[in-house]
Amino acid sequence: MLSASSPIRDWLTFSENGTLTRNCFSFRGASGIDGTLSLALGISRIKNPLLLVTGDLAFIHDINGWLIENSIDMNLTILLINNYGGNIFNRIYKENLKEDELKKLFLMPKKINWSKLAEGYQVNFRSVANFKKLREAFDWSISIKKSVIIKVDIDPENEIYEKNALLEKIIGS
Ligand SMILES: Cc1ncc(C[n+]2csc(CCOP(=O)(O)OP(=O)(O)O)c2C)c(N)n1
Repeated sequence: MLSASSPIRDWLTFSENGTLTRNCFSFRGASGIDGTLSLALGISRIKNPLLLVTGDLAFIHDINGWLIENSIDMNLTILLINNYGGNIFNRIYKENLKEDELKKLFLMPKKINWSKLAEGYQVNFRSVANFKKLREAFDWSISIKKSVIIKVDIDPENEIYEKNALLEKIIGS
């Protein structure tokens, strides 16, 4: 499942053939970032293992979804892409707004202690820093058959640069 905002946009932009061959759930369109975790937990009741790819704001917005009955015993893997707020707006409005306006209106950077938060909801948690560790974390998550949060920290500036570079490569090829 792909949350609204960058995860679904990036999937449609960069996944090439995967777009048509992978079984994906999302709710891009009329809906917003609300209800992301609850929807993923609901889907994982009938289809698991399930991977939710979500941004940090979309995830925190519905963090009390964990309070749904039995949710911590579900088999849901969450890839939490932490770019410290709604970095999508940096990509969209950087040219039109001043930095403090952008921060105040859209980015909403938060200092969240994710491991403590996960502990509070009794959910397994790992933070990973490279692809090897990410693969290991996925394997671990699948093996324990429980809900797991796997966090990847992304440098917001680098994210924009890397994605634009990748896009140019695709358009140019
Ligand atoms: C309920 C709701 N409130 C606000 C918005 C506006 N909005 C669209 S994307 C977004 C930021 C999402 O941030 P994040 O989940 O961290 O994803 P990223 O910035 O990495 O794309 C917000 C607040 C929305 N879509 N839905």
